[in-house]
Amino acid sequence: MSTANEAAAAEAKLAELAIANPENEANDSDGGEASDDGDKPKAAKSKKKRNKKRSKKKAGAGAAGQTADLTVPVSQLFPGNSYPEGEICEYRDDNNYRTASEEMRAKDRLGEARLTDLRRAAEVHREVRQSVRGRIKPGMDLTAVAEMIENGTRALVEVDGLAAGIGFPTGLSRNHCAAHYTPNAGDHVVIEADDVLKVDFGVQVNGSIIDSAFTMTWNDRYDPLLNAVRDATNTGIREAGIDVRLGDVGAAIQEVMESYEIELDGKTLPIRPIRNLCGHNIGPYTIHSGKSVPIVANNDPTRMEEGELFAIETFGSTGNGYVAEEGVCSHYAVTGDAAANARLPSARKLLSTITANFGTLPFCRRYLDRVGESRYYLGLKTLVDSGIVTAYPPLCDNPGSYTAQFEHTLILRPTVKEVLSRGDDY
Ligand code: HZT
Ligand code: MN
Ligand code: MN
Repeated sequence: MSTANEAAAAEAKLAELAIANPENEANDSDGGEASDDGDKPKAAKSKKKRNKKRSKKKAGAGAAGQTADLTVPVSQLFPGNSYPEGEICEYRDDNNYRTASEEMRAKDRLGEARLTDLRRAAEVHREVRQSVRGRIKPGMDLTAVAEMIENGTRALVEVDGLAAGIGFPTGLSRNHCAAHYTPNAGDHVVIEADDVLKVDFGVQVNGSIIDSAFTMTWNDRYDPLLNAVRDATNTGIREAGIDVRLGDVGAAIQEVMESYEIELDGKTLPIRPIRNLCGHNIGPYTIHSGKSVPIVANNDPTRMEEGELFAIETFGSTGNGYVAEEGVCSHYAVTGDAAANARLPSARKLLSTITANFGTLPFCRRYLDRVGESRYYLGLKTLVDSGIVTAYPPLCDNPGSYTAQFEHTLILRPTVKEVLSRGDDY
């Protein structure tokens, strides 16, 4: 056996051990992931935790039986459609009555099927990320990382056309790039030792999408950045609730994020929220529907409402705190009228392939390649130009800056807020 293979085998063994024992933190390269208050300044530290109450069966503690290389469907690990609940949070103030209200409990029961789909998708997300967190290393190319995540998702969710599968392309954005980078064919970009990598992937069951993301580093100098963004995302999650104003969520996130700073190469830098990125509503087969959740203060009086599903995500940056589109596009989705078809024959055939395989879910060029499409670029461009398909190019801050992200999906149930994708990792 070559030394490379021996190293790989040792790696796999380590990952297996980490899975067998969820308390094992040997692979927790970005340190302090579980402990929250690492380098939190005094002002932010004194803020007390409200409405944090875990359910009996802790999400994240149930992955016993999964293999290191992700082969066991979660339906097998949790028979009878009984998946772990996410983190349960009682509503505050005027809405606290909801938890015990018989009327709200009756309404809650009407949403059980959707909740089962969401919890199953969330369990897949937790098990996939627990495995890949121990296997993603500098030196790997991004395609190998994406395929590890995507093949793991397909296996654990038991991919079944549009009824279950990948929710959107695996985001693998490095350093100053914050979002929407995934390799296209022929991209041989490799992870470097000092990279800050955002891993953003989605799982869907019957159109119910879990959207959750974390940041990986292999150098502890970035810990303050990661701690700032983790804290900011958890603040947004805590602040979210029925009747809460979106602008107030943004203000709370900004305050926490900006209470941190980081020293890099002897220079102390502020950590800024990326003000033109935000969280969002998630609808059936629709990754962003309706509302946006800002990560800076604004005067938007729009409120969160009962029954809504939200991705709460925050991005922190050592740069300008503002992203622009940069580089080659990989992510796309049908957002316009798929029936108002382009006349161009090449585009028409491509659109029928897209609709059949992805519906309105986001897809990437690699996904077109794997369903057998080739030389589709002009057709794809036609669909984008005619407004049927939306392009989502990589979003990057200024070169030389570093960006981090944490994201969870939560639902505002009639009785309680449930943070579906919560795990023991983040
Ligand atoms: C778009 C395309 C995708 C949604 C947020 C996001 C990854 O920035 C309104 C608010 C996947 C997701 C999305 F392929 N975007 N979450 N996770 N990206 S967004 C957006 O376009 S639209 C935020
Ligand atoms: Mn995401
Ligand atoms: Mn999102």
